[in-house]
Amino acid sequence: MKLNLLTVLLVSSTSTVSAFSVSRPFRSSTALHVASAPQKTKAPVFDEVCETTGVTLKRFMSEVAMLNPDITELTVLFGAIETACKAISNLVKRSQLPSSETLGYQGEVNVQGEDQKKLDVITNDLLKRALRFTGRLGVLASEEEDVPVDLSGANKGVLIDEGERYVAVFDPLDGSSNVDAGIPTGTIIGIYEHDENCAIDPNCVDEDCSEQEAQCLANTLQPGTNLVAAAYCLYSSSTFLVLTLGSGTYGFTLDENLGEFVLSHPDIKIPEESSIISFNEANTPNWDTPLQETVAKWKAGKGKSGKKFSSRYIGSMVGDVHRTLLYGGVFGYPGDKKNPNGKLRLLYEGAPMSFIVEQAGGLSTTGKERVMEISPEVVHQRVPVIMGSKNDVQEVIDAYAAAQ
Ligand code: FBP
Repeated sequence: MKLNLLTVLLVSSTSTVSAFSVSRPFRSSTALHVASAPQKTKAPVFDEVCETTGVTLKRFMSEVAMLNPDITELTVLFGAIETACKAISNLVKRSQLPSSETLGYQGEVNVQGEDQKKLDVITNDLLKRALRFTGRLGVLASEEEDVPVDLSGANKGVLIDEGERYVAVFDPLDGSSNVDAGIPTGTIIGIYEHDENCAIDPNCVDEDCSEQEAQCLANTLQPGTNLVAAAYCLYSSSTFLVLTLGSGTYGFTLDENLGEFVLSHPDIKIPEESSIISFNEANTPNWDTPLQETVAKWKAGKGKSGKKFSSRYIGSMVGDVHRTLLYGGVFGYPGDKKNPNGKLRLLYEGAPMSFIVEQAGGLSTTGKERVMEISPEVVHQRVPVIMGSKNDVQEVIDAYAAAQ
């Protein structure tokens, strides 16, 4: 077997090769076989970098496409994601200016009963269009859309054209409850392959249509293990875009002068152990006992590491996960007596962020199972999430197991 520098690097850096190179049939609540697990991508190595520009996201993606021709279309999607995130970054930054008139509520309620912010609606529309214009998407699901959306314009709920290869799921403005106060917010995106068998015959009638539409709906209801890519964009002191294509996690910072995202955090590795917890601790009394006891030990410095943990919580998942990736820690929105499935949505919050954290060497669990392996039953399904530094999250998993 001819090994070049790149292959050598890949095998050594990612100990989770097995997890992503095994082909796994996909199960969905409607027991429809859809897509198998994605193949492993080769990550680029940059042995020459221009001092002025650094490695831009565009260069990164074109090198990925050269090394992995079969995902060239995916890199096209990232062009649209990059543009949309830059536009949203500007919108969020300018939103505090009286002239912007983008703060406050839209006066509508989304399917989850949440009052939509004006920026929820604006950013949802912006991202939907940017992705649609690539012609690479068949169907998308968003926090701000009641049902998955067909992108070929005919308003029939779910309609797929043969040519469209991917499915996108996203939360256009995560943490939007904080946006009016200028607190960090973010965009979360997950990309799946879609099932070519899912082509609706435009001449279909009644049940036949609904059967075919159900087939296509299943395309969005895939477990995280089928993700081919995930990314978040954080709108904070800087604008960060962090992504994985299944071979490590990479962070880019927006250089406002260049107008380009520049590679600033290559191959992020989350510290395996930490001393930071990040939960809405107002819910602590309603948490499961294993989690309550583990967090209490951490606060007293009586956990496995013996470290006395401190607390950090922004209340925007993207902000809290970004800090956790770089500093280590355990972020979560666990289930509790009031909300057994917590608050975060599996499809466009839990799964994509778990993929990014796992590819950085962390873990993501409900306490009882790996978030990435859960098959969504419905688009806006919620899931308990506890993610972060491997040794600390493992301590929570062990506590739940011991309580079984
Ligand atoms: P949305 O803003 O996209 O609905 O996301 C939910 C969220 O804001 C997360 O970003 C955050 O982690 C959590 O809810 C905060 O919830 P709470 O205010 O209950 O602590």
